[in-house]
Amino acid sequence: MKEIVLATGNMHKVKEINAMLSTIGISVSPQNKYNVTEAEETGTTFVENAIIKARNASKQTGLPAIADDSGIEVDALMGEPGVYSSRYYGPGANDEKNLLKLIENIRNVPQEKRTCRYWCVMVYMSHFRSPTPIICQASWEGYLIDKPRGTNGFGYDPIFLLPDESLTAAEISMERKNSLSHRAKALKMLLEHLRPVYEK
Ligand code: ITT
Repeated sequence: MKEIVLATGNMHKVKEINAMLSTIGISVSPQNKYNVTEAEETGTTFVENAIIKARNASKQTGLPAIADDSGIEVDALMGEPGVYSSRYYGPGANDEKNLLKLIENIRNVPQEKRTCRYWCVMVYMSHFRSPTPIICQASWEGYLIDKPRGTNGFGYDPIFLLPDESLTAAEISMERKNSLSHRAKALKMLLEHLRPVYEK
């Protein structure tokens, strides 16, 4: 089987993506296995950043690459944090600081106006000069709460309330998240494109 490099330094993504891919027999290696130097995410859209990351990993390894660029879009904040989700706090940002900043910023927003969604863009590049990356984009709708709940998942999951149930994305199992999430949906679409190539 042809090897694919996963262009992310986020071990939570590696875990989620590998759990999903292993069900159909594709295995990907995280870019740190090849000591890939991370690319600077200079884009203002998820698509641009995903391509930047996939191109960078493919260039440094000579392998086909899959990249995920994702984030949370909050309607009451005009779409913020968006592509800056992992850097929302500013210098020294981490999941916990980002989450606390978002809670502060939505505290005075009434519950019915706290709509949000996760976005994920998955990109596959067969080689770093490819002019035809495969691009798949999906979202997952939710509501924000201001008291974190649950210990599963990562990032904003403890305040991301699932529609139709009173559980956060951090209170459901990884298996369940991997059947519902933005990442799961985008990856599923990508796999439909890759299946003919990798099942040969
Ligand atoms: P790479 O660029 O190395 O892939 P990253 O964490 O910096 O890792 P992104 O730039 O794509 O990745 O930012 C994703 C951020 O969006 C992530 O750090 C979380 O804050 C948020 N996010 C994305 N998907 C999420 C999920 O499933 N659950 C919780 N938060 C998520």
